[in-house]
Amino acid sequence: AELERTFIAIKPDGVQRGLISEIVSRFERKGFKLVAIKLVVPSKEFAQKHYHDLKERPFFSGLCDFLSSGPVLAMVWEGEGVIKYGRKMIGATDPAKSEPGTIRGDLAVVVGRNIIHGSDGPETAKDEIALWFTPKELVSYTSNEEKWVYG
Ligand code: DAT
Ligand code: MG
Repeated sequence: AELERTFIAIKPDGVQRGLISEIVSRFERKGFKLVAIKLVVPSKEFAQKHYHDLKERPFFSGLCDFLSSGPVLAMVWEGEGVIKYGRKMIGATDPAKSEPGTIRGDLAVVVGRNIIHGSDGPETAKDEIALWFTPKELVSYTSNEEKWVYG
């Protein structure tokens, strides 16, 4: 299987609502491989780095306050097409526009509390993984399932 990796985070609302297992389970069952995971409370400065692309937007400050308001479950998932397909599993940014069957469509209601983050492309995936994890925290291993997921 190809070594494509993406950064996925369950935001403080998803953690507080007890949705960790539900969300992790969807990525696991799909056949993607977990290569890093940790629970962290990011500082506001860290949240600003994570969302630096949005610093001109009116909701930027509130968004960074929110991300740093409690525990975030930070993860790296690996698999063929995981960046794009992960976004598909997550659904549209505004849960009101996310399809049923997606994570936000099934589990969230408003854009300011949309429970999950996923990298939007190869460049952001690389940058976000490097921001949230040290190289040592990324665990390389062979999943027993690989030959059954990929043939
Ligand atoms: P996504 O998380 O789908 O990649 P994004 O990168 O455009 O979306 O924005 C990051 C987060 O900012 C998003 O998950 C929720 C918040 N956000 C986006 N647009 C917003 C808006 N119009 N009002 C309030 N919050 C918004
Ligand atoms: Mg984004």
